[in-house]
Amino acid sequence: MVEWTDFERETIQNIFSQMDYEEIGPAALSRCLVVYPWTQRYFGNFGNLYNAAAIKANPMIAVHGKTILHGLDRAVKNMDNIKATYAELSVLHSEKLHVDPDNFKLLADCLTIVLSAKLGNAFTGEVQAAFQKFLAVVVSSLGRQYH
Ligand code: HNI
Repeated sequence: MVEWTDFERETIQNIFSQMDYEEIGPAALSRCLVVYPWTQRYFGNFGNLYNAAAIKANPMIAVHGKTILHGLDRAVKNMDNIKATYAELSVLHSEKLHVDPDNFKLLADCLTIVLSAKLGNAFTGEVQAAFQKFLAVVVSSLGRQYH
């Protein structure tokens, strides 16, 4: 079980309560698809992913970016039980979607970069450490049901 300091808990709650899902979700997912183009293979039915401009303008990508943040919300609300919270979502990504679990980390890194650009000076080293610890637990939990 993961231990969280008060600072880490407050930081994660603050980040998500102030986050504009409409902006950050699409930005993180589209960045992932641009920087790591092989991740596009899972979104073959999402229409035009021809180049960075097309990916950023793609409404299905925008919707899915928000869906992913709402998925992260579940972990924010259950910080003491993230593994169990994601059991079902892990099975879905593994058995139905066949998403290589290495990609969770890539998306998490893109989210960190987008958030850093958004928060500017407020994204201190301590804030980054708390956020990346949270994402590391998410990534590990989403990968739990792979075998
Ligand atoms: Ni992911 C569907 C959450 C990473 C590819 N994904 C979902 C859904 C949630 C979700 C929630 C909707 C489930 C449902 O319909 O019941 N995904 C998350 C989270 C992360 C993540 C929290 C990591 C932080 N997903 C990824 C990654 C990829 C990915 C890295 C591929 C590179 N996900 C998908 C695909 C779907 C999906 C594909 C189905 C989309 C659709 O609508 O067809």
